[in-house]
Amino acid sequence: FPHSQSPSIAARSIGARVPRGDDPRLLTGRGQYLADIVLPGELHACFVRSSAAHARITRVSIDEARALDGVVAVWTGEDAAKFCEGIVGELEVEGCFATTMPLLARDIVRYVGEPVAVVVAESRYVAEDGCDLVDVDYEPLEPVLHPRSALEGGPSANEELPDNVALRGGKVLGDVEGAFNNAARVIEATFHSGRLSAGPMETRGVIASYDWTSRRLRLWTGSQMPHYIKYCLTAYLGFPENECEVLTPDTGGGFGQKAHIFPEEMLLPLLARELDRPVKWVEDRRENLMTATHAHEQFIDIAYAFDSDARATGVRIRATGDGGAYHQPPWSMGVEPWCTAMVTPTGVYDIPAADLIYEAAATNKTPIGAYRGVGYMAGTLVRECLMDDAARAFELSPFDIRRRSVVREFPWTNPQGIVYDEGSWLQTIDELERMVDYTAFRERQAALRAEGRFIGLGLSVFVESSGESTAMGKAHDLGGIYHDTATVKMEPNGSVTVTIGLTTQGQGHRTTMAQVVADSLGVPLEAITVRAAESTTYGWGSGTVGSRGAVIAGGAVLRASNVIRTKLVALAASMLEADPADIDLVDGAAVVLGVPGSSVSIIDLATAVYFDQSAWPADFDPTLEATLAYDPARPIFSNGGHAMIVEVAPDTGFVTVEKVFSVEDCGTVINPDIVEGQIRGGVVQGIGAALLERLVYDDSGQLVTTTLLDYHMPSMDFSPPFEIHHLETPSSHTPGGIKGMGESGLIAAPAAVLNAVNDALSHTGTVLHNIPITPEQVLRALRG
Ligand code: MCN
Ligand code: SMO
Repeated sequence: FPHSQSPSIAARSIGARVPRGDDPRLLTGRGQYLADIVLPGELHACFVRSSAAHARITRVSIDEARALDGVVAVWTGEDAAKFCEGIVGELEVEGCFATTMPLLARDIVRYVGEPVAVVVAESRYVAEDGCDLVDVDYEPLEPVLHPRSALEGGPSANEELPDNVALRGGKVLGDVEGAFNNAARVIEATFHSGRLSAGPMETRGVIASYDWTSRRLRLWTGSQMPHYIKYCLTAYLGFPENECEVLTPDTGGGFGQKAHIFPEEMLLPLLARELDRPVKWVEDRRENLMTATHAHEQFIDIAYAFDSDARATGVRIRATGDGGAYHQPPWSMGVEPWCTAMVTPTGVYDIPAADLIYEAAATNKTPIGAYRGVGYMAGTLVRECLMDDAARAFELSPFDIRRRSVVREFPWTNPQGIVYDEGSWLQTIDELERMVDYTAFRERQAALRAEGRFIGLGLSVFVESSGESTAMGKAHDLGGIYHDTATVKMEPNGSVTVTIGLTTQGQGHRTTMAQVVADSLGVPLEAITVRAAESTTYGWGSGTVGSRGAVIAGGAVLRASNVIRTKLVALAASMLEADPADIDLVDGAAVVLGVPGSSVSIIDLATAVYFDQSAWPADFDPTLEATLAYDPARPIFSNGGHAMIVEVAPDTGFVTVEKVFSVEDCGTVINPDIVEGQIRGGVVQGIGAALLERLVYDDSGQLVTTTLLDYHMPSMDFSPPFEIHHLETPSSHTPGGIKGMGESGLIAAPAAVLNAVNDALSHTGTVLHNIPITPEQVLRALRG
């Protein structure tokens, strides 16, 4: 869309700390989550899952399960394959090879937890008992468990990828040889970023209901991409798109995990149709940890060349993703190492030369998918940790080393050709230095060290792609069209219903989108209801992913609401005998600027549109409903940084985060409370990634972390005090200058934690490069 079609807004409600409208309902138990929905006559599905990492299935006995009282059906891979061969996944870039994930495994299982059979019964209890009666015989095959050795040869994890290469490629940009040959210093390391679960509070679930009379399918799912799911129902299963409805109830977190298509989501509609009863599946925590996509695991080699002024002049990176057994569409196992290698190595630094290698290896583990900060988290970790390593080598402060290389002039084009239009990259570093009071910190650190206490300061600055759009895809060399629509409708009494293409998992979109409309139409927030893709029958959305909500939904909402605004202004001008150019909509009324007392309320205007033809100007079209799309013409990048102070306990090796300092620049802030909540939540997830969370496989490919006792997620007791500072560098290309920020906390926090721990351990000579940082690693460092 041309830039001129992105209208600007006079901010009144925008920028205000409006309380989140959903919270009272959700906090008092009035939410309706997937498991709360009960359809008459519903059946319950439960999955038999592979107990082997890699094995040939020699026999599946289902007779006993079928005979159990209350069991209605048992399906195996053969039954599912009659309807669908599987879900095809790949990343549309050079060097990617596709896989097909069966809905239920046939012949071979490729990871522990892979669905092998489904039991459908009158109750969940009976379905689970039925699963226990399904007997599967496995003939073991060698499991492939390490991505880098997998790429060097040996058995294949998935025979569709005989050499285990799911993705491989790279680029050399600029004079990398020269940069490294002439370097005063080369700083390099190998990092491991551990395997994580996004771990949404509400696990996955699906309800499918097929009505044979109208031949309509209804599917409830907490998906971040309901329109994509609907598309898949047609593409994979052949349900006519206009006879499918995907509904999203309240959803307790997604964080990228719910932005995929899962085999379970494709099986339930088939079961519901064939059995002529609604079928429900709600995942338990063990299934979620075992079989919902895993995330972020990579092995990364990275090196920076520095000149004698400590300026970075070149970068080499090889990012290897531990991909799991299949590509999980639409993001695939490729997108994580792709983004790390192809997008993040330069960050906020003016580095002219880059040698970038990306690869994803198939392994016999749960497929890797998206989790907040895809590729950016690991990329920021390795870049920012090497910056701190370089600071120690050059004996500069972490702030000074970064200032040597930071980009100071915009627009800036990195070696990959990505253009950054604006940003407060240098100011972020300066602001963080001021916030932590660096000199005072070093004094306190020295004083405490003399007492045998070890505190450390870690810094991490980032630039974040936001507002995932067609232009952003292109900038990242990825295909895809990403636009959303929004509908704004005003009722005769002046109340407004806004329908957006985004679903909401806890981000507070119903509040922020209402703020945008309130400023456009001059109506109070109480008069606005926002429906967030509750049904795919309305509008179009490309998904609540890639921190695109504020920019894309905000843009679509504003464009649609400005159509209504223009109508109201025209009508007010006619009623008040004024020039439309002199009319403003504010505080519930249309007012004539410069003429005190000349006004008409929005309610009266809306009533007149519906009921009073005599008030209309000539050729007036009395439609108070508009649907428009938005897709920004340029990629939008926000930026920021975190500084953290940690203390390591010399007797236990435990790390405590004492304080977090955050700087965020997402352009115009719609709601500072919501943005700060996003920062806090994301940073705490990042602390979890850095200190607590790791999915662990044993040597036979068994996942040993299948409860929240083994997989330690941070809770409120791990949430440190925060000091948050907002910088506002508006985008000149988005409505109101808004940029997205929903992933920033997790993108940059792990690097800050690792850097802070390394700073606390600086006297030991040990530098850690793996996350999570375990107490054992810290103790080993302290004990030399
Ligand atoms: N916002 C704002 N002003 C801005 C930018 C954003 O007020 N300048 C507000 C937005 O209006 C929105 C929130 O902050 O209410 C996040 O906006 P945005 O950055 O546009 O991100 P999205 O709306 O696209 O949300 C997706 C993003 C992603 S990709 C992940 S992953 C993630 C995240 O949001 N998952 C979450 N935050 C989450 N928060 C919760 N509670 N649950 C999840 O699953
Ligand atoms: S991982 Mo967020 O859903 O882009």
